[in-house]
Amino acid sequence: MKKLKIFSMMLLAGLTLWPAAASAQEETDAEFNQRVDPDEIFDFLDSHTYSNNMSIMAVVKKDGKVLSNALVAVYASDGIRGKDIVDPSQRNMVFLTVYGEGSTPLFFKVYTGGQIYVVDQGLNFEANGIVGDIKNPYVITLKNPVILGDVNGDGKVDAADAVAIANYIVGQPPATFVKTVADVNNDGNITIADATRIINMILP
Ligand SMILES: [Ca+2]
Ligand SMILES: [Ca+2]
Repeated sequence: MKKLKIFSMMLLAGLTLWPAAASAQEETDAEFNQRVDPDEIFDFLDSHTYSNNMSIMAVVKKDGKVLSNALVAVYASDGIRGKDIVDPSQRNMVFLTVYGEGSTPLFFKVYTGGQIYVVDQGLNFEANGIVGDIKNPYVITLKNPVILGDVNGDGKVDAADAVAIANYIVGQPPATFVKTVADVNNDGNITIADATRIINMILP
C-alpha cells in the first residue's frame, strides 16, 4: 500500500518540463553553445557551499576524437561540484573549477548529441589540485550513453522505472536498480523529483 500511495503522490506532483530532446547532430558549435543552458541540463551549482576548489583542464573524447561541443559537469555522490561547456575557440577544452573538501570521489556527466554520458575515471577531489594543462589536458573518454531514468535496466523508460525509484526511496529497491541513471533531474540526489520527472517524460 505504501508503494501505491507514493506512486499516486507522484502523479499528482507538480509538473516540470523535460528539456527538449533536440538532436545536436546537425547543429554548429555556436548553435550548441547558444541552445544549451548548463543550468537547465545540470543542477544549479552553489559554489559557496565548499571552502576549497581544484581546477581541471580537460577535453572530451569519443571514438578517439576530441569533441567540439559538449557540456561537462563534475559530480560527487552528494551533488554537482562544477560545470563548463567545451570552448571551440580554446582548443575544445573545458576549464572546470570544482568545489569541495577532503578527497571525495568525483565523476563526470557529459551532455552531447542530445545524450548524457556518465564517466567515472577514478578521479578524487584535491584542494588546490590542478589536473591537466593546456598542453596535456585531462581526457574525459565517452563510451556508451546512459538512458537516464532506466533504473531497472530494461532499455526503456516507463512507469516501472518511476515506481522503482519510489521504492528505492522508501528503502525497498528492486533487485535491479541502476543508481547511476536514477538521478534523472541531475541534481545529484535520488528523490521523488526524479520519479516525477519520469512521469512527466512519459505522459503524452
Ligand atoms: Ca526501464
Ligand atoms: Ca535527482
